[in-house]
Amino acid sequence: MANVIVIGAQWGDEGKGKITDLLSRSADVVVRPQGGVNAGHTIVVNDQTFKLHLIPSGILYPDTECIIGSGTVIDPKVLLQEFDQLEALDVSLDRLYISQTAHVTMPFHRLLDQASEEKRGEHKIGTTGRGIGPTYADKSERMGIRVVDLMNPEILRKKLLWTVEYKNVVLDKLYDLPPLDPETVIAEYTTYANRLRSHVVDSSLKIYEAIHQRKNILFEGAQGTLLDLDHGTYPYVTSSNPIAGGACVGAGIGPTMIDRVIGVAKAYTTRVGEGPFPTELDGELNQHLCDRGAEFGTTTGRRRRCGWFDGVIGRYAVRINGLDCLAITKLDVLDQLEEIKVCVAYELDGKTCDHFPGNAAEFARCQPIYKTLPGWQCSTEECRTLEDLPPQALDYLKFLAELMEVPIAIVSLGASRDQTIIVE
Ligand code: 2SA
Ligand code: MG
Repeated sequence: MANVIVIGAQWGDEGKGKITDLLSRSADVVVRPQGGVNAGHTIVVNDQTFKLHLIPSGILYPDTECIIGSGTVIDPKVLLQEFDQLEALDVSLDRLYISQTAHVTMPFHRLLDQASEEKRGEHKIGTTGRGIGPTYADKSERMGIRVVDLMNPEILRKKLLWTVEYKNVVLDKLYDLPPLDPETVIAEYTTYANRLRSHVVDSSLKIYEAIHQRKNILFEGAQGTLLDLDHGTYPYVTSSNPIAGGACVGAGIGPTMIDRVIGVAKAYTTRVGEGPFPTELDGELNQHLCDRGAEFGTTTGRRRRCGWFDGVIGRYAVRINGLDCLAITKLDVLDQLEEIKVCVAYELDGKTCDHFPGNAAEFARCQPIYKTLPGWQCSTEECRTLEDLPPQALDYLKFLAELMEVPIAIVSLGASRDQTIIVE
């Protein structure tokens, strides 16, 4: 297994949770390099369903160490709710480590995220409203509060006194919102600090040591390639770097330490929030994919926009992440369709365009050029090898692999662990 990065190859929600769960089985350490409580996956344990946003699902394996890395932003309130859920299931948190240099989401970050979205009106991003953008903005502004600050009562007080005062001006003048009381925030966050303290580590060092002990490390990306702050569909992106390169930055290790990069893509495409989406469907087909794929966000419950597989985006994800292979998820969602379309290129201002245009205005004008493939119209949910698949489904997968010029290593046909084909 060695050191593997798993990233989303589309706009998030590709089913990374299931793939990382499968790979976590052979991992000694799982690292979450970026993002915050905007991510989310649903876990089912002993028939109980619960949601994790920050803690890698690897925590459910008895010996796996989990590290919330330096590039993440941590909302301690939500993190501690996850502690409660896991402790109620008797899951030990002794193997959970939190980076001392990760940034902390404060109550004003959440307020500012939501207020700014409202104020932007038609220019809104469609964020999850979890304070992610403002937390990363403060990090870049060099006025953020890091986990290590949270752990030191004196520093926490000093930093919060002036930042709350500063943010109160913004809340009042820009958004007409009531001020926050710094003492209340200090008291609340001091309580959180006390519960988190024993988990705080130098995460970059811990990961480096694990690499030298030849442990298998899984780097679990959140969101997806097209939501990358630098390389996604800016401004309709998140505020971190979900691409493979971001995993090295967020974990604090060098790129030579990575052995393999796996991209996860749905057999079709979804997107939540605003922003262009060339293969988006409307009407019955959209409804069909949304219903069969249960396309609602884990964090906010928002309905996801659905469309055909976009091969231009797929090739872009292969390039920008240096993908070694792909995991294709939710193939079973297409089971009933008579025919299936795949976008092979775009038409842009009367010309064929094979590459994802980094220019946002151009991307918004791209029209998909489709290749239509026959559907299989039977259930694939019980298939466990490629040979079990109906020939049209196999052809569909071959077509995707040829289009993107990478092999498909894993095919997922349902939520449960055994509904998976591992391609030898
Ligand atoms: P933010 O909150 O600042 O990161 O939002 C910016 C954009 O990034 C998108 N985004 C996501 N897209 C898909 N899934 C995400 N996670 C949740 C999930 C989504 C949910 O796992 O299901 O529950 O709504 C995620 N997180 C951020 C977001 O839609 C904006 O387009
Ligand atoms: Mg998700």
